[in-house]
Amino acid sequence: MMKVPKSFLWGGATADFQFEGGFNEGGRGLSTHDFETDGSVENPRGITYKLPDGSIGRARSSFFFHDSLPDGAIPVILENEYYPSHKAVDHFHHYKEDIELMAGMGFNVYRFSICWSRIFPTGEESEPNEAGLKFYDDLISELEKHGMQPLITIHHDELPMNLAEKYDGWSSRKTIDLYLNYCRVLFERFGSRCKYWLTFNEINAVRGFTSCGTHKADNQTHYNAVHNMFLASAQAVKLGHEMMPGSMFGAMYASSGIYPATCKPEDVFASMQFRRETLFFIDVMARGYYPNYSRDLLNRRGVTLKIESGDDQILKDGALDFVSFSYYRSNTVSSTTELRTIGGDPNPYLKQTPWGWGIDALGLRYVLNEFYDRYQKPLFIVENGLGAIDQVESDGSINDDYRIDFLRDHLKAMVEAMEIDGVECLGYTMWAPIDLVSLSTGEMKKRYGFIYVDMDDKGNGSLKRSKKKSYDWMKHVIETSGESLWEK
Ligand code: BGP
Repeated sequence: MMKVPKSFLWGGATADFQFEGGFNEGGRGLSTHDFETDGSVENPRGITYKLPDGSIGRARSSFFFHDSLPDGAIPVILENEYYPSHKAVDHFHHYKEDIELMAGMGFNVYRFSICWSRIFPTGEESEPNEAGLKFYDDLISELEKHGMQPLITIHHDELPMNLAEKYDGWSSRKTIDLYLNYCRVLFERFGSRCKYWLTFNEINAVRGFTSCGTHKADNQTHYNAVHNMFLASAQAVKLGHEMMPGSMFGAMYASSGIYPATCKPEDVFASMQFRRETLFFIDVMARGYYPNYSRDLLNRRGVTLKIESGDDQILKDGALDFVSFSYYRSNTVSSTTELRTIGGDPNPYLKQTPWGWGIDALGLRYVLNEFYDRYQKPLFIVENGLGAIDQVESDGSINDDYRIDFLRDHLKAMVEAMEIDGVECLGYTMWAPIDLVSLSTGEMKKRYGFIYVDMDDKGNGSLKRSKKKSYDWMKHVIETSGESLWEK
């Protein structure tokens, strides 16, 4: 039976706008996600806005659709809409209970994101908001009390609304300076208590208003914004290393596995190209330079990057220490698949989740090997899990055997990659240990947790937390360092 070393980091991952809530408490400023409605697969969530003539509209803003806002549109919060980030599942008021529940499974790490507008409400104050810093201080103290260490995401797909409105978000180099100012405050305040940092979340999946603060979502705007994020990340890494010797920096990559749809050479070539569309982002950040194929990639998209002298050196000086990624599914690519930065076509050999994500545990072992071969840097699986509809039985129990099956297969694949293939993997933070709002659809019924939260898609419910069957199962996996995964 195989197992992971005792030093392995086991934990869970969340994002503030999906979990925290308290959007108008503790001096927090508005964030781009606060303008994003709920939604569903059929009716994508969107940003609500007002036009100069007073008319109201909505631009799609889900994981897969990123509409540009029309000229003159000003995002607004409307009375008759539901905005999930405002309350989320109210971790803001439940963090002690939530951390105790996580610790009960034996977690030794917890990945969470800091809400930029909780620290700098408009992104440009000269002094940070002390109440915001105190919230995360208290949260980290609670983790330490339970023997857990933080893994902090500095920028999880959102930024202060003011920076989107005033500077068009990551379109502007001004946002880099403000991000670095925000980083400096975090490093000063939490640097002695946090070793692992992620500069950006799912860098290949961000686009448009919510995640980049750009009003337009076209390729030119997008890749320029991403170039600025690369520069910001690299400078944050350098600053972090200077301020916190021994700190380790990653950035998060949304990594669905990609297979050629057939062995037809055109399909195999297309799948390599598709892979490059997505790996492009982490190639730059992990290696510290634009890869050879980027010229063709950007040309095909009609993009001319606004590169300034000195940018190359900045990228080089701030390469990541480790590569972290999310893994939920795999897809196929043929010569007719549209080249995108995420996604692909369904794989007929795989079962799918109710949200159409192909379940592929071996794919996790595949990507672990692929990334380790490519970067030769330690890896960290910072998101993996199953979004499913859970049934609460009349006695209150939740028998989520499907989640146990999913996690068992994926964790076995991870241990095999480490023990058989020799991949270095620092840890695994499951998404999301406590039910929270879905990023792509804004639904609550797409649940990932070991812990159930009583709340529906429109925010109704007691918010009571209760353990699912998978809770004790995961506890046993962690206490046996993964050996129990092979128990019959
Ligand atoms: C990743 C995000 C998370 C999370 C997860 C699951 O893209 O980093 O924020 O939400 O995907 O996706 P979803 O919530 O859409 O099921």
